Amino acid sequence: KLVNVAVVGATGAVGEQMLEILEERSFPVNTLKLLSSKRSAGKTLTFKGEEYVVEEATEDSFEGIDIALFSAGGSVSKRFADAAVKSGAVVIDNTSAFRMDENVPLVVPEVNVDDVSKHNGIISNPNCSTIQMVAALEPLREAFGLNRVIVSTYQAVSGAGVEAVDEMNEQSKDVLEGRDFEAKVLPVSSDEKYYQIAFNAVPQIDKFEDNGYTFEELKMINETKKILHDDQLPVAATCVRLPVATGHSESVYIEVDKDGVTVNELREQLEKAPGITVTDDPSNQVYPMATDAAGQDDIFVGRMRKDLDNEKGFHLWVVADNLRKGAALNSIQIAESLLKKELI
Ligand code: 11C
Repeated sequence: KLVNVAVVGATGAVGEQMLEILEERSFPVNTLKLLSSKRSAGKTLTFKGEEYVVEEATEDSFEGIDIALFSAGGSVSKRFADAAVKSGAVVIDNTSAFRMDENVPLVVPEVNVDDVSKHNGIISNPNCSTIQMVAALEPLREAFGLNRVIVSTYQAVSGAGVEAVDEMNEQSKDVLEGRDFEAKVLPVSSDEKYYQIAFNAVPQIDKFEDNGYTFEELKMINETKKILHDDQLPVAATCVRLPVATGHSESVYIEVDKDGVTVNELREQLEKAPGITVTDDPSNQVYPMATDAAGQDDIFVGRMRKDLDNEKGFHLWVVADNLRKGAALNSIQIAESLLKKELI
């Protein structure tokens, strides 16, 4: 079946990846419509060697569209998702707008693909740092049970968009060449203060909530419980931005339920898990790094070791391309699963 696809936010960091991945995976596109805010409308983008003019998204943009891939920020999704659904499209939304809505499935295909069947027009794509973690956790949860998750992230700047990457690059030159500069984008463009990202580590991603956690941390906590269908699972997160362009890294501590689990058993589970590559050979200094994960589809897991004090505790280092598996690829895999299940 050929599908009429709309990409909302086509000119953004994730939108660009969506076009690349639709092409790479030979997604059965019949017609393609590229939509954006008024500001970016009129730009041209290339898909399969053809040029497309980006149009301003309006409520009438979705006539005849089967799948609408949204990645233009929560406010755009809230404004246009209903119109797209009313026009008959299934919305795959890569923003936090509807993720915790109980009528909206939140899907990582390797983990909970069957949830797509429960959609009422909208399916949410989880936050990038959540996706790579739950995909690594699910095979372990299935085999050994999971009693606790504590994660600290080392997140790439591209998660905050193209402007944030530009800011990091310019600032790095300014710092090295001794020029004055003013931070204007990071850590959060809509917050009040801005800090240097070049040569720094900033423990704020998204705004703070009243409980002292950032929204990014709460996304990791709440989305993980929803995707794994386990409201009682204790999850704690600390999210940090590093001056890395692409590739989120995560130090994940887990406690399993089963007694006597070995690191080798953990490795075996992950080696056979879909979408995971185990890169773990400390004796040869082999471990996952953002520079190797960038541009790749898989989630890389290494530094696997048992906690020295807790017999059921294990540490993992999980790395993935935040724009691909963390966003565009996962959205397109959701679309593929809709086709496979004949839900389109
Ligand atoms: C970041 N994780 O790295 C964010 C980007 O909720 O989809 C993705 C935000 C989201 O800044």
